[in-house]
Amino acid sequence: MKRTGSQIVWECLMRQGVDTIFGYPGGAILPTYDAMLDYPIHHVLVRHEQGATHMADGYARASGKVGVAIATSGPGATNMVTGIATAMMDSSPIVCITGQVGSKLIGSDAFQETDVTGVTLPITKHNYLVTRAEDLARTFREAFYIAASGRPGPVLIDITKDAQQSSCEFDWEAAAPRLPGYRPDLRPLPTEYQKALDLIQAAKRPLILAGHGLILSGAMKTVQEFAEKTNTPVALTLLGLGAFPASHPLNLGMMGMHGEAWVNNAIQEADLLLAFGMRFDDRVTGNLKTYAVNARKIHIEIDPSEINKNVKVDVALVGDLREVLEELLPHVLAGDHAEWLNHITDMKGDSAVRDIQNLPDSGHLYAAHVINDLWRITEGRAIVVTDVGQHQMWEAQYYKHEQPRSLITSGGLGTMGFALPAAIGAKFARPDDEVWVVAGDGGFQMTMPELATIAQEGIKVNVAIINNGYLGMVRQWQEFFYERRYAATPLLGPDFARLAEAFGLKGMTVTERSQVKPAVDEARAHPGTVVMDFRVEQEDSVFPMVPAGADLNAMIRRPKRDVMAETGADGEWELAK
Ligand SMILES: Cc1cc2nc3c(=O)[nH]c(=O)nc-3n(C[C@H](O)[C@H](O)[C@H](O)COP(=O)(O)OP(=O)(O)OC[C@H]3O[C@@H](n4cnc5c(N)ncnc54)[C@H](O)[C@@H]3O)c2cc1C
Ligand SMILES: Cc1ncc(C[n+]2csc(CCOP(=O)(O)OP(=O)(O)O)c2C)c(N)n1
Ligand SMILES: [Mg+2]
Repeated sequence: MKRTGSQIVWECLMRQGVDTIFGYPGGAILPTYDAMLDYPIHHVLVRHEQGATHMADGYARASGKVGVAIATSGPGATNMVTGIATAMMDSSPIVCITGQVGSKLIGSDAFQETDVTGVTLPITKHNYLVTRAEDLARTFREAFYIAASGRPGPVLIDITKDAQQSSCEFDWEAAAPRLPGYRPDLRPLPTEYQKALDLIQAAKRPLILAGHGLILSGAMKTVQEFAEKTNTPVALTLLGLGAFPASHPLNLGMMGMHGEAWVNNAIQEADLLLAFGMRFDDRVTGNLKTYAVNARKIHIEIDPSEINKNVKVDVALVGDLREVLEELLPHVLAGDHAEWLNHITDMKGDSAVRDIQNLPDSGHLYAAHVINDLWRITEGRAIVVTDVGQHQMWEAQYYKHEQPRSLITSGGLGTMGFALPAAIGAKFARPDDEVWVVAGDGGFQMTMPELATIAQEGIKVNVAIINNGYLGMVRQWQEFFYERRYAATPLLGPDFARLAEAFGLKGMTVTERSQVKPAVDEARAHPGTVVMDFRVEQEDSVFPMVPAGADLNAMIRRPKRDVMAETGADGEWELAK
């Protein structure tokens, strides 16, 4: 059947199972927008194209499906760059469609012409410039396949205006992807399995490092079986949270810069690290020279370029985590590491005493309180989408995730402004789930115009702004490493509750701990979106903290006597080995 290029775009999206698309129109993509009216795909009009990409990303992370964003050429396309880079760093499958000037105008500095395939080359898994309608069907099929297979990632399709307008025969079947050079289905060598089994059998102090790859490969159950059979404790990366139930007795908690002290200490003492679908980010390892020097290392990882990139490993099993573990599991002998597990429990030592949750109630509102209360009230069942900064780390520490895809956060790029739009995407992916944004007062101000998108779509997303009046995480670094010289971190914000009202949404302000529960209850019961402004302690810090580049066990700890607000003391922090 004959179709215009624009129609082919929608025919392909329909066949890929796309139900929602996030975008913003303009001249070079107008033919495709015009054709859209004839197809039953829901288009969400965003307020900034960065928002569209984060929404597509949030949709993908919440559902496991490919998220789709669309924009015009030039500024529309360049506004997408941050969202594409965010998805690339965290291996999130999205497809971004951009209009491009007519093929005959390319290279002439035509109106709103930007070489967006050039711009996004290093931040996409793959990208395309399509200049003929005939190439569209094949391109779309390839793009979705590449985005979702192997190590997922963003793919961009730039379509010239004439390719959208001209007509050709549309044959979906004939356009099946043929990509002989693309190998997402690598399998480990049989000899590597045996080496891995030998190391597992010999280990006295093994530790699983569970990452985002568990969720991407759907290996949650298999990893749990592995951990239980071998009695191996599990530490999680930020992006792995939820992949292994927080309440499971073998779950130790988060590793890394703001991980639990006993987790980092256990990593340094382990004799075997089983790295499952994680990439040894510098936030996870600290100083590479002193990282887990006592441990042999097994890395199960789908992307061969991650092997020996940061940490040299003894055995590499390159392939899909679930498939590899299913192969390995029957050959693994049941284990009992009681001594090691008891030792880790002992290492928890005085951590509880240092936990702000266990300090006497000073009447002040701490972010940790807000997030911990939120966890209790929602019974840990909400999808929480965080922004970037201190609140992000407190969320990781105090909201206990039991389910995969229940924490959506920008880890690798650390993109402020991510939370609100990503939460909108998550809500479209899982409309029946309760979605909470946990954002800082800084990051929220970066993408808050998307409140208008929420209002226009009539969706319910609960927003908790952890308002400390600072670019808090940067302020913390200034406190610790720049002699408290607070350059450009004190931050003025609007009255967020009144701002919400200006968008036709409900706004609330919370200043005391006793108000948290009733306010959250009220927000949950409200049918529409509620923006909650939690005015928290301004100069609290996230503990523990491994200073950038320091040894993983050289953590700055929250002082035991730290009742900062109560005593007015400085809360001198201490370096604990
Ligand atoms: C302010 C801030 C502080 C942070 N502090 C911490 C911290 O304290 N601790 C921490 O952990 N992180 C922290 N992070 C996040 C950190 O930067 C990284 O994003 C995170 O550690 C990456 O986790 P990951 O390796 O599990 O996930 P990713 O970066 O998503 O990597 C996933 C890996 O799994 C592989 N993979 C994908 N699919 C499969 C499959 N099917 N089978 C096998 N392998 C697969 C991928 O190839 C990739 O190598 C922080 C971020 C910010 C912004
Ligand atoms: C787009 C972007 N710009 C700058 C940064 C650097 N940065 C990291 S955390 C942070 C402060 C965040 O402040 P806020 O949103 O108020 O959260 P808080 O740390 O106070 O919880 C900044 C500026 C970033 N991560 N992203
Ligand atoms: Mg702040």
